[in-house]
Amino acid sequence: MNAPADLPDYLSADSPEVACDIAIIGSGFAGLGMGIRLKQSGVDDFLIFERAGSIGGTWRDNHYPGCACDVQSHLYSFSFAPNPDWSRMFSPQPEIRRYLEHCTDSFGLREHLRLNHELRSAKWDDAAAVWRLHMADGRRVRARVLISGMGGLSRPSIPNIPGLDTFAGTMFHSQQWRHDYPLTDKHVAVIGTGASAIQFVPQIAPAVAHLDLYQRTPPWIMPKPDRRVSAFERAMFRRLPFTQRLARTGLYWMLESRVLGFVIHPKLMKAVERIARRHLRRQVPDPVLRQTLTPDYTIGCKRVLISNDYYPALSRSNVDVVTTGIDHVEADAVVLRDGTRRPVDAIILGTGFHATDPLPRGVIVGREGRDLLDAWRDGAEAYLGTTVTGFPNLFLIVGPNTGLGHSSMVFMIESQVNYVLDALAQMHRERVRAVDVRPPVQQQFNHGIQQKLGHAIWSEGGCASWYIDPNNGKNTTLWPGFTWQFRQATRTFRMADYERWPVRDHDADTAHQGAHHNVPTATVRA
Ligand code: N01
Repeated sequence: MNAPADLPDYLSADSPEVACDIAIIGSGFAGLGMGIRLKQSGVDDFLIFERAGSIGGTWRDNHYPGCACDVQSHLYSFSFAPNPDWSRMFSPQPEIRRYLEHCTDSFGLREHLRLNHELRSAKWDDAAAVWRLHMADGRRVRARVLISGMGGLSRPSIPNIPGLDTFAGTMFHSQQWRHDYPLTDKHVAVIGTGASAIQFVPQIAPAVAHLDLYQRTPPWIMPKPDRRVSAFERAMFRRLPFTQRLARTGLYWMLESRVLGFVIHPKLMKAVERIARRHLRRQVPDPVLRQTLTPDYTIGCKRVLISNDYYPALSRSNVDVVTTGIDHVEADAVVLRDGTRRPVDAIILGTGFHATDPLPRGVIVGREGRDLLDAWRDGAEAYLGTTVTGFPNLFLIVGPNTGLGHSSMVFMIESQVNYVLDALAQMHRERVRAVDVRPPVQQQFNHGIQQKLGHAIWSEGGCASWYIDPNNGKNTTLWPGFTWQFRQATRTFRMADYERWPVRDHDADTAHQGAHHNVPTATVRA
């Protein structure tokens, strides 16, 4: 077995290509979850490449004030690593980041981590049937299997507003928060009113001299059922772990019931809309502001947000919600379409991420030199959100149409991890070196997905959202159904869905075959 500890220390850029059986890119929930489950399955020959100097993915990158999960922590965590110590129902970012660090240590992942390794490109070498990876600093790696845990929401989207680059004050995206820049007594413009902005606006509004919040589309906002987890509950979760499993299961089914409205009977969303309207009425006494904040599309079409402090922050006397569009930005001001100049010291972009095109060109190149972006010219698609025709032995965790508007992504990640584990186990048993999903299998699967999505609220709710690819109008991001259906669909890897490369005699020399021990067909609980 080739454990990473046996690998040469290849930390110099001109060192020779290093081999590992499985290369995982990214160390967020997806990359770490994959690594932990591989290790638990007796597979040790893998490395996790992370471009940053520490682990955590989105929970490392996003650290703006108020950053927290909007899915309950008992569910937004690994099923195999419950944390009895969550301090709140919806834990703040530092706690989630600590949780991931703790998992990294307690499951022995450190030796597999290669920090400060930014993947520049991964190219499939057909002759050798391996992926050849080039890191940004010149280091090279070859791997039989490539698993992407790069996430769908990691590339900040910078709006195309004329003059933005001429702004002479301080400007940053919510994902690159400048904690070294004190906002106290400053005039600040915030652009965007999505999930991130509604968390940081209430945090900064009391400190700034004035805040202009540029709203293009008001979000629907529901009350946030947040509270502290009591010391008694935590002690109970620690001593009687089944109680936390019960809590998790209860939350799972509560969130799962939302699918009825999103996908099956969008009319059910009217009842949800009533709760959101009441929340708005209670929290915003001013009828003019209330009108400004009232969405004109069906709730659920865009991500439904939860907050108890966003609306009160907007009612403050030092906050203006600006709905006149931005014409351009000057060195010291935002200029509106009606010609009004609004001078500011700082601009904060809460403008989201490149969700439908998460990777730049040239990063993943498959058979016959085909770029993944070219394969996705008509919209990103994969089989079960995981494998893509023409990209053998590539597994995408959080791939196309695996996103959720209603529940925990960690559940989806664990489903995909199961699928990959089963694929690797079967490949090992059947002496298959590489697999490539058959084109009709992928086509048929995606045809079904798009048909279902056609009737869902995201397509018929009368809104524009990042769920939809702007180039072709396709929803390439969301899973259109119950998450247990996805769990079911990914439970078993069907070898018949794939073209196969058999193991050749000399393969044992070129990449590490046979590193699997006791690999089970893995299952995990909800
Ligand atoms: O980004 P968004 P986000 N001019 O895309 C506006 C996850 N997340 O960073 O609605 C003016 O939701 C845009 O306006 P409009 C979660 O999945 C999770 O807030 O397009 N405005 C919108 O208001 C979430 O969905 C947590 O009209 C412009 C905003 O910017 C995802 O991340 C917490 C504009 C972008 O909203 C992204 O959230 C936070 C322009 N040119 C985030 N361009 C959890 O708690 C864009 N906008 C798990």
